[in-house]
This record gives sequence, structure tokens and C-alpha cells, in this order.
Amino acid sequence: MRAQVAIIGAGPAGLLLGQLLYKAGIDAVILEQRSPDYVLGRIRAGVLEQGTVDVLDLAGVGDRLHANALPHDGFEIGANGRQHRIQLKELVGKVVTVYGQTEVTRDLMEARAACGAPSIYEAESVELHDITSACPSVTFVHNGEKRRLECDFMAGCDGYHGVSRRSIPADALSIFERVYPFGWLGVLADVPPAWDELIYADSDRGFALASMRSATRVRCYVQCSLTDKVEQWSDDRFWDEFKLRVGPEVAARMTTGPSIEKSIAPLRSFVAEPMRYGQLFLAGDAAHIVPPTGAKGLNLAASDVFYLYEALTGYYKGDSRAALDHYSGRALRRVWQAVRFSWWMTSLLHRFPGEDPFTSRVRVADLQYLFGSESAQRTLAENYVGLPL
Ligand code: RFL
Ligand code: PHB
Repeated sequence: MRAQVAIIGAGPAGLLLGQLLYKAGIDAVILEQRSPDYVLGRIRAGVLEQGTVDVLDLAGVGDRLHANALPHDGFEIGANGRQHRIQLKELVGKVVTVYGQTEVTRDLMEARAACGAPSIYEAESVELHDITSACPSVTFVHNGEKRRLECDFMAGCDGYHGVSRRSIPADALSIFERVYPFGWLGVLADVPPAWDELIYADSDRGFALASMRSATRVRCYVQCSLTDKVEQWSDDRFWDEFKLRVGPEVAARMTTGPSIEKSIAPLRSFVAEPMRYGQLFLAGDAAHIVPPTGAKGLNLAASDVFYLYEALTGYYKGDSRAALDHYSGRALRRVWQAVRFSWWMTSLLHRFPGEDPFTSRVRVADLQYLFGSESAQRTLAENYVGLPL
């Protein structure tokens, strides 16, 4: 088997790259270790930057999004039970779009199936070979049979635990990492949201986030201990804790219901540099992870993919290899802005176990400054809606 580009991973990064390349007439094969249902069952991000929506439109998969997504002109930060609105549209003239990662993935999967481009799901034992040669290849086992995909380039879109980054020699990568001493417990439930906009709530009991997927479905999170297990959190315990953290006003208008998904995600910041080794280009979570507080993970995957798409189309149009050589530097500049912002939002809104009094006071001062200063709010808004691609 041969393709111009071998894409490892059919998450949002791999599927989006596949669709953009298809539209540009570049052939790609996607190899995914899981089944389509498994990929669609992962409940993750919910907030899209305008730049991400634009890239989805460029890929020709924006129709269902434009019909169903919820544009949000602002969001709330709750502190001590009081809400402070960050007026995104008024401050920076842009909005964000609430549309679940599951829906983005479904739209991309359907578009790929409709155009007949090849995806191989349940590809096991994926291995990358001759990465620094002009003829790299990927081997994998499918339906019990070992197969080889020869290619010009490989796109490592296989997430944090994938094989692509691990195929790069350790001495060719620099790793930057911060592990946070807590996780997020998330619940999805079919009840109408009691909030019009997302609420990021700071409370003495820890952080909570009130989000949504539609007019009839909520996604809610509470900061939890890293040792907590999902089984320790009954739905009742979750809602009781969530209400205490978002405050009595929101709690009083809330409807709760049985969870349809419940999971715990640890929080970490992680960057691997450079995002290229030989003919292998890393994109999305394969190269970097941010804590979800800034809603940047999926959006960074989309911006990486856009840069990689530009570099690959440039190369195949005969514009030399310069764009390929600039991919990593270009992507990392934007990645580090999102890493900084997500780290700052996380530090601002979470109680760190054993936090010393000095750090607590600085955090409270930072929040007070934000609530009192339009300049601070504009800076937050500019980052939240997404820096330009
Ligand atoms: P993904 O979505 O992890 O997709 C990678 C795909 O690669 C496959 N794969 C392999 N395929 C072949 N061979 C191998 N050896 C492979 N190893 C892995 C996997 O099965 C998978 O299908 O990465 P991608 O495409 O880069 O997309 C990134 C986003 O998914 C991610 O940034 C966000 O979801 C992060 N994230 C969140 N971001 C937000 O903006 N807001 C959120 O609320 C939010 N919540 C989350 C999250 C990430 C989570 N993770 C990673 C545990 C909640 C969780 C739980
Ligand atoms: C979500 O809806 O899942 C969501 C929204 C905003 C975030 C993180 C998660 O910052």
C-alpha cells in the first residue's frame, strides 16, 4: 500500500488533516488503533475558537456545526458565589462556539466516509520505520494480517499515549512538563442547562465548571483528587458537590439527572519540541497537552493541522521544503501561548492541595484585579477566543 501521507490516529487532528489533504488532492491513509464507536464515545472538549470553525469550514465539514452549534458572546467567572461576566464580544469583537468534540469527530468521520478516502480502524501494533529516510513506511496488523504502508510523510496525530512521539529518539526531543496535583471529574447529563453561558467557578471547596452541549444536555466538572475513582462519585454526590461550588443562586435553578458519562481526567501541561523528526510531523495531543481550563486542547490540534496542511500543500505544489522546515517553529509559537494561558487559568481558579498562604493571597489578588480591570478582562478574552492563526 502507498499514500503520499500516512496519518496515525483518527481523533480530531488526524481526521481534520485527512479532510484538508483530500480537498487539496493529496492522498492520505488514516490508521487508527480503536473502532469508530470507541473514538466517538470519548467525551472531551466543548468550546471552539473562531479559527477552529474556519478550519472546519475550509475542510468542508461546517454545515451541521452552523445549524446546531451555540455561539457564546461571553462566559462567567464565579467567585464566592458571585458571577462576573467576561464579555468576549464587547471586549474583543469575537465569540466562541459551543459544539462538542464528539460532534466534530462525527462530522469529520462522515465526510471522510462520503468521499471514500481510506481509514483503517482497529489497526494494531502500528510501527514507524525509516523516519529519516526519503522512503519511510508504517507497518501494522489488521484482521490478523501484517501490512505495510509506504509514504512520503507521516503525520503523528495519535494523541499523548500514541506511538509516533515514542518513535523519535529521546535525545532528539526536549520535553517540558508540569503535572497538576488534581484532576477533573466530568459528568454528561440530559438536562437543560440552568446557565446561558459557561461558568468557571472558584470556591473554597475547589473549582467547578458548568458547561453544556445543547439546550437539553449539560457537561459539568468538579476539581477532584488524583486518587479519586469514578466509582466513589455517585451522581448524587457529584451534583451535591457541584451545587456547593457554583453557589446557591445557580444551584436553586438547576435541574439534575442521571449521568450518561462520567470520567476523571488528570491535568497536565506537556510540550515536546521540535514537532518534527525527519519525515514525521507531530500534531495535536501527540506533541502537547494543556489542562482543559482554557479550553485550548482541541483548538491547538486544529491550528497545528492547519499549519501542517499549508506546509504539505506548499511542498506538493513545488514551493520547496521551506514550509515543512518552518512547521514546528510556527506551531510551537502558538502552542506556548496556549500553554501559558491554560497554566494561568488553572492557577487562578484551582485550590492547590497544601497551598501556602502567600500563593493564596496572590491568587485572590489576581482574581480581584481581573474583576476590577477592563484591560485584564480584555487580555483574558483575547486569549480565550483564540490568538490569530
Ligand atoms: P486524540 O483525540 O487523543 O486522538 C488520537 C487518536 O489516536 C489514536 N491512537 C492510535 N492510533 C493508531 N496507533 C496508535 N498506536 C495509536 N495511539 C493512539 C487514538 O485512539 C485516538 O483516536 O488527539 P488529537 O486528535 O490530537 O485531539 C486532541 C483533543 O482530543 C484534545 O486536545 C482535547 O480533547 C483535550 N481535552 C480537552 N480539550 C479542550 O479543549 N476542552 C476539554 O474540555 C477537554 N477535555 C481533553 C478533555 C482530553 C482528555 N484526555 C486526553 C484524557 C478531557 C480528557 C479526558
Ligand atoms: C466542556 O464543555 O467540556 C468544556 C468547556 C470549557 C472548558 C473545558 C471543557 O474550558
